[in-house]
Amino acid sequence: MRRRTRTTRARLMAAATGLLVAASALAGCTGPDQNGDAVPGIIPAPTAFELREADEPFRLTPDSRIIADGPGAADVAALLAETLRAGSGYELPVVEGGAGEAADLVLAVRETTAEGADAAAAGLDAGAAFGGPDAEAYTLELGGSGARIDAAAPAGLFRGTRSLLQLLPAELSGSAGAAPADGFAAPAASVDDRPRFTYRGAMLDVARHFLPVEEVLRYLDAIALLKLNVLHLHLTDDQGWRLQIDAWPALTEVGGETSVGGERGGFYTKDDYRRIVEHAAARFITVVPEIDLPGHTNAALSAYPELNCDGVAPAPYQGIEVGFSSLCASPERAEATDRFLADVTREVAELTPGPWLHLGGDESLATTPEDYRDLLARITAAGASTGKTVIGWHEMGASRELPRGTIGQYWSFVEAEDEAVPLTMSFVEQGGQVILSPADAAYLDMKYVDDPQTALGRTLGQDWAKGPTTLDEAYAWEPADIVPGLGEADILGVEAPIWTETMRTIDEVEFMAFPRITAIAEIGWSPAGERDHENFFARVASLATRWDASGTVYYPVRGVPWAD
Ligand code: TNX
Repeated sequence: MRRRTRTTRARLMAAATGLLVAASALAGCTGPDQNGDAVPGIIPAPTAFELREADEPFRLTPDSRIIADGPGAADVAALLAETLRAGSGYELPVVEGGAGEAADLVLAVRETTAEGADAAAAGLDAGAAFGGPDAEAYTLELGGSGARIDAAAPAGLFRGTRSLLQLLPAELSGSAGAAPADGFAAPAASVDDRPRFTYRGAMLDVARHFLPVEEVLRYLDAIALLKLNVLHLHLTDDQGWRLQIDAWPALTEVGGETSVGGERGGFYTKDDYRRIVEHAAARFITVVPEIDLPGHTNAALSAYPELNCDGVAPAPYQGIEVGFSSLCASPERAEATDRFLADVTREVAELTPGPWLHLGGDESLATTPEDYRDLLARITAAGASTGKTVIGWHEMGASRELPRGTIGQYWSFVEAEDEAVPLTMSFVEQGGQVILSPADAAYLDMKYVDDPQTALGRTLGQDWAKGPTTLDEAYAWEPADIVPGLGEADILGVEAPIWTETMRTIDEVEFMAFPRITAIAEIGWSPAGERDHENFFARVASLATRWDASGTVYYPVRGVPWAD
């Protein structure tokens, strides 16, 4: 039998100089092996990954313990223990400090440098931005003498546990069956890893169709495995207002009743919302709330006549057209509108430990350009007065009065449309950065090419962004090549939105999101460089066994070497 040894060690030095070897060369695996075995691999591909198949594997056994060492390590250890206990049936006690034996997992936060200490402090500030790439970096060592993850902050430790889970057998991501006699083996390996971008998001539209808290928590668990670190919640739109606002109760009482097609409405109480924020924070995911203004506001307008120019509340809306609604720019409505903006942004900011507040700005086609800019100035000033950094869809760049540092979210195409370029650069010119969500690659609500039926016999998605989107297309784009003039330092990160006009449940959302969301996660985390699609597809295939175990729904797109 031919023995395979693979060592694709990339030097950290390369990361330091920015001269990175292509991420695909570092992922530590090639296509599925000759016997069709699942290939160990990690998504997103780590900065550096060495697999030592000739060496003894690490084995998780009934004697294994999880040793937590350093500030914040115990919470990360507890979360990992919960997952591994469910999958193995083992006891897996979490103990503080001490040396590890061969069957133990050591999780250590080590503050080696002043920057490390800063990063650790930021990482401990649960719900904040988790300190950026330094705080999310980690190393992972696996072998016959034990397993260990080291990081400068708990966020990095947690990211390391997601790599560990992807190297352990998939059964461990489900509920316990019969444990193998010699324990659960993970191959001997070394990982040295840090993210490329600070912001790696997934957006859920809970306005078009409402998703109950438990369904959002399930999505959080699934995106955490891919090291995504932002959940952007699109909380309001024409069809529904989904977050309790004490000063304006009819927003949810009236505006929360509806959804697309007249299907289930609903909204989050403040306690519901806090549960989402806490579940996210435990996974070092920042929740970015979006209140979409001044357009996409029919639900709010239907609840309060005084927000309408004509003083008449429109009927609730259950269709899927966009661009017909707006707050009123007229001075006659200024008192009500500005009180609404101040109350809503204040209450939402109070529920938000993270640094960002998304205030929409897209597709506002029901006002004149002057009125739109006037409303934008007032909306963004209200947002900034809460102390948060405002994010807006790229149209918001039409305002030259943005609070300094406002972030733009680009949603034109991989080949930028002409008008989107100056609007996007406007954020950079006003001291901000940009999040990239090119719609023909990163919008997870675009149809699959073969327009498959779900288990319930429905077809899902839209096709306005240059037709259906393949996994190849989702993986093929480079963030720094989209908007001329937008450099690496101007890019805060990337995001994969899913709009739910056609999706009613988390099963349907996941069916559209997985596997394409893995491509966006990898583009956000892994080093820049040429992308090896075959290698990526092989790793997607090995991740699917975990989705099977954990109950994540996905569509087995053509071209991926799925296991039988
Ligand atoms: C565009 S992209 C929208 C949403 C729709 C989506 C459907 C953007 C900022 N707005 O209102 O839901 O297309 O794909």
